[in-house]
Amino acid sequence: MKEKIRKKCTLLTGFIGLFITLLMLPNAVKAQDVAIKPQKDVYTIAFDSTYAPFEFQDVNGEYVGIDVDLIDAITNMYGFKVNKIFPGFQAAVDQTLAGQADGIMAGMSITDERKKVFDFADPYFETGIQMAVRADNVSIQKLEDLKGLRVGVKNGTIAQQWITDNQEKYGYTVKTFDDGSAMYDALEIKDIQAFMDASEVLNYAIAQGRDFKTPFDNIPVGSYGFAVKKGTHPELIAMFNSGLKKLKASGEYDRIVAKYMGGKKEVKKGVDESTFSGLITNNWKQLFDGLWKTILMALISFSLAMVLGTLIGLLSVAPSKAARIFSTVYVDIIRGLPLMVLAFFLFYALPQAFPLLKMSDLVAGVLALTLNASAYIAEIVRGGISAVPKGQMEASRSLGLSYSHTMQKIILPQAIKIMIPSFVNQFVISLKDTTIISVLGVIELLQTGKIIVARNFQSFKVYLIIGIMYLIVITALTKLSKVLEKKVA
Ligand code: ASN
Repeated sequence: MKEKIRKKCTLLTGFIGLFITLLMLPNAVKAQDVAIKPQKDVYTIAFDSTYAPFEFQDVNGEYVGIDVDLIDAITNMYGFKVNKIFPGFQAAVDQTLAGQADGIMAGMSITDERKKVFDFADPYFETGIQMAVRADNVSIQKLEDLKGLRVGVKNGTIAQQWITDNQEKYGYTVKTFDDGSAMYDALEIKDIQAFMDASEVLNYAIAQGRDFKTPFDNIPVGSYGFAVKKGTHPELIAMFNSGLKKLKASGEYDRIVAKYMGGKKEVKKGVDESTFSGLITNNWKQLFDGLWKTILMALISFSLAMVLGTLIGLLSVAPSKAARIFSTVYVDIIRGLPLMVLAFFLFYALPQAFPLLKMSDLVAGVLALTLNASAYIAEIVRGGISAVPKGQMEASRSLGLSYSHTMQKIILPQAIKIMIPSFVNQFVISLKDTTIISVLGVIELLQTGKIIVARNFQSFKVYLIIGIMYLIVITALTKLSKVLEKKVA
């Protein structure tokens, strides 16, 4: 009897032990460090675009800053290869959540709301937000003075949250910007009367020569953190936490911060970016890189659109009713969508619903431009064919020639001549439309200009140079196609 009871007791203890072990198992696994080993060849890390001193282009056109140096130092420490992209804050958030980027290092504050969709590493920088006004402003001294005025804020940021939450209380209106440099420019030209941004970023800009001041104390908002999309890449978080500890212990962290927070004005010997010649000497390489990307996007998308558009255009005059309906629906849908919406849809929306359809900003941009131009080209083709008198098709068919033969030999040669000027026109439009793709963060010519302005505040001169560059290229291409047109005629 006793023996039996003892056996039962042992069994029971065994079960309880097993139960407790099972309960603790998940914690045991969690507590164990995730191995800091790359799980893929190259990790894409997304940054803000113009957020000095955390990330910005220096006078040599290279991206530097506290965030950039920290990521470089930490990833080098553990042999992780990274591809750094700088699309801007909200775009960096979107791209990380859509899986286009593996991690985000964008001076991003750790908040409860963000913790729902991101896994954050340990905090790396304590920060606050602060209001800026022009240095010559004397009327804004307290928050109540903002009544009826227009206040700027950057999309998706914690400052935006604060500005929106307090809008009713202080009675201002809000203007939202995609990037910091546009917002800073807007204050300079008095499009807005104040804006809210991170204190360090604002004070850095003031130290660099922005004529702004801060009428109110800063509002602490916690710390910045590196993050990944919730549930992905624990190895990146483990790497960051461990690397950050080492950088702090060795004093390297303090060196990196001090390097950028000194508030010294960045100057490159012998080059004065406030003059045209200084601007060009210092930035010609970036400007030509941007121009090259613009031309490349326009050429590729226009060539593809010519093929696709001609096909759709031919369908629109085909004998088959189904083909004609298909063509009309295609043209109506694509023409009915603004190019920017199409680009956002391809780049951000599609991969969220279908992860396999993830593409780079450049591919999404080219695809959006192609689809957009193809609808207009289809219309040009349809118009050109319809302009050839109907009698010609009828006469040729009655002579016994087939539809495709008549099309090829009689109708199209005449129609193409009619279409050429419109094609040239469409190419110029496509080239100009590439500027819209800058919203995806593609560093084409316009985006290149924005980045340069973010560094040296020379909006007038930089945008004038860029305008002239577009003008030269477009005029040259138009002249070239005029020659072509004459030859064909
Ligand atoms: N500091 C901003 C935020 O956490 C992000 C940014 O502007 N880069 O909302």
